[in-house]
Amino acid sequence: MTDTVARGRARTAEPGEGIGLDELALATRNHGLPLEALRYDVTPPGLHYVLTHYDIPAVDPASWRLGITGAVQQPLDLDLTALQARPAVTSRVTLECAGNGRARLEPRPVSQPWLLEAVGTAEWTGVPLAPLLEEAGVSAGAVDVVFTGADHGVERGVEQDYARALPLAEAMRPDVLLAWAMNGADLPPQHGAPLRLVVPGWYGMAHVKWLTRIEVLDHEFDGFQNAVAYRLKTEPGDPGTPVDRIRPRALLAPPGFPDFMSRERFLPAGPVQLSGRAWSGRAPITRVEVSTDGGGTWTDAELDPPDPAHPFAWRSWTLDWTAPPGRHELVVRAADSSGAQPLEQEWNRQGMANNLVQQVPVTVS
Ligand SMILES: Nc1nc2c(c(=O)[nH]1)N[C@H]1C(S)=C(S)[C@@H](COP(=O)(O)O)O[C@H]1N2
Ligand SMILES: [Mo]
Repeated sequence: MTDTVARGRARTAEPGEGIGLDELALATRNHGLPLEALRYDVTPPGLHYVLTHYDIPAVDPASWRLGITGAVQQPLDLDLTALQARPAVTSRVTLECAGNGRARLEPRPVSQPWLLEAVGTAEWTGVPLAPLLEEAGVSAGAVDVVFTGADHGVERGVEQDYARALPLAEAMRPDVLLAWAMNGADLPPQHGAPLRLVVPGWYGMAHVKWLTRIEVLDHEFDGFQNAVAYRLKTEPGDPGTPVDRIRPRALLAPPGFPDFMSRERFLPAGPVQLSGRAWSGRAPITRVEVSTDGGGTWTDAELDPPDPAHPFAWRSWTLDWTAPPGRHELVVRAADSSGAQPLEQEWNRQGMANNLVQQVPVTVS
């Protein structure tokens, strides 16, 4: 890894500056969940969002190996057959990119320009990480566990393999998985084949794809994706605070039908069931509210009870609405025990962990 001191800074768009070709290039590579796909409990293959910083690496599953090294008594070197011989578990997990909603921030942090669709729910099959770390014998002074992918690139001047660390206590959580399957099939290339990390509750950046190396450190990891990127900061020199767990969010599957270009929604007057999903990586969702007047008044939606089989998956909500003719602005907001989604943007330089409410204008005729 090259040094992280001579690093470039994240750029913020000038006032009125539109989305550039560089952002468009990222947006075509990294697609979102079409919001009508919120209807599926488990996102069908190909509709789950994708975010890849560099290129999808060529990894041959036959020669691929996973090393577990660093501050351990007994380093491990495993192939896929060895991992798949262990007792497997399947876990339904909602994943959201920490940059979701970035494109609507003002001023706009220039990066992958997500509107609100950087989310999906998949069933991940693999082995729990903790027993492997126990087998390797984590040293008493261990602090962080670094997960490195096979993908390589340069970011703000820093050449690197994509690598992210978790604090040891998070890496040892029983629900953290090394997954080789998604929705019952081998991982597709874009989702990290042959093996990826799954850290339920954390924003996407922690779920390292194309995993090749796990290294236990006796000090804090200072790599780019932890020390520079994925931090909440408002001033360029500010070290900021790390992005970790997913903040509460509700999304509405936009009702009616869209205009091809503007995506404006149209629907006939009368009864309509509004529906969507809500999730949080911090605490269970306690409430989903809907406003049909731009946030003036709020009505509680009916929220599905938590499903003990899927504690890390989004939950459904519905609200029956009798749509009167005219133009209306639908707004939804979720809350967990730590609070509700903000109605005003909470800006930060990288546009991270921004859970500003969704607004959906509809024309009823
Ligand atoms: N190796 C590697 N892992 C990675 C990334 C990456 O660029 N390289 N992107 C991360 C980010 S920012 C997100 S949001 C999730 C996206 O996972 P998905 O593409 O399977 O939805 O993968 C994470 N894991
Ligand atoms: Mo992300």
